Amino acid sequence: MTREPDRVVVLSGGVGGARFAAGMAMVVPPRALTVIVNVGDDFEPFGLRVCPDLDTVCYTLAGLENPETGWGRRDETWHALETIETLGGPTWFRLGDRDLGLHLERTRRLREGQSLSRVTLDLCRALGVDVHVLPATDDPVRTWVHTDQGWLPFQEYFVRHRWQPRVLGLTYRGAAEARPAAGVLEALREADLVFLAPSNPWLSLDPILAIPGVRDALRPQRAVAVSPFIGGQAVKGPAAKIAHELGLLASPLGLARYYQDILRGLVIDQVDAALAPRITHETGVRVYITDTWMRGPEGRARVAQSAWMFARALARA
Ligand code: FO1
Repeated sequence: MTREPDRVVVLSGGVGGARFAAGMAMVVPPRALTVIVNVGDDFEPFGLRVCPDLDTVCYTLAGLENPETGWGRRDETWHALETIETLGGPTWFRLGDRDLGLHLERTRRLREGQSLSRVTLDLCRALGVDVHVLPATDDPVRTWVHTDQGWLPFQEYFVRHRWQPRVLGLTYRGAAEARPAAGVLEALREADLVFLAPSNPWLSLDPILAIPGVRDALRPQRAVAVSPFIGGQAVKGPAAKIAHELGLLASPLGLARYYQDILRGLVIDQVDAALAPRITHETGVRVYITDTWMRGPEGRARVAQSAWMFARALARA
């Protein structure tokens, strides 16, 4: 009797999270994979609902993503943005023509009263994605960054100011009142394996975990995380910079401490191998050491496969 393939759930945000999710989609059957995605980066330029982390996951799973940036579409054109520039409008957040088509259609469906999770599922299916892509919540949750230049909404901090302002604090506005999207808690409770993707913990994972019920559903499961830090640096983006600014450790040891209550395992890079005994001794979190650089599709599949094998071994232990 063939056992139902492992039901796998990945919590994801940002480009690294999308690449890991795409790697996992090469390891398990798409129908066995659910990706729960951060919505704290969402915002409404030109009155359109833009959901960067949902779109980055969907485009990457569909093979449509811009391979250089990781966000937006490959083979993109920029005529709409050129017009906006000529007219003197804001162009600091670069919206390509094909990407705009998705924002227009998503906004139309949301205005018709459809939920973000329903719209996301339909748009992903339309782009040929069979993996179950779910926003963490259908309610409004927005990451705001307290910086030495005042409070900034996420995209102003991340894109307009290129994440250079010094971070003094973070808040996920609306998270306390938000409800997990339909299917999120069920997916977490019924999962055989749960992974925290190598996303920015403070900007991508915490806004998901801040939604009431999510962390409680994760605790009995205990996830396996892939460290976004290698040798004290983030692979991409401000995760290490923010860690230093908030007095946290930008290392696998720091991550294991930070997520100790929801982790059973942590995949770390061989550069950080010396930390492994201390991580397990101090936090009880088991460690798997490998090359965690995801270079291209085969790199993503290799890291995902390693994490999957490690998580299955821990689940059997
Ligand atoms: N990131 C940038 O650094 N510059 C941009 O102009 C930009 C545009 C953009 C458009 C659509 C989209 O889905 C994502 C976009 N991103 C851009 C990435 C975005 O800031 C994400 O929130 C980050 O990837 C972090 O998750």
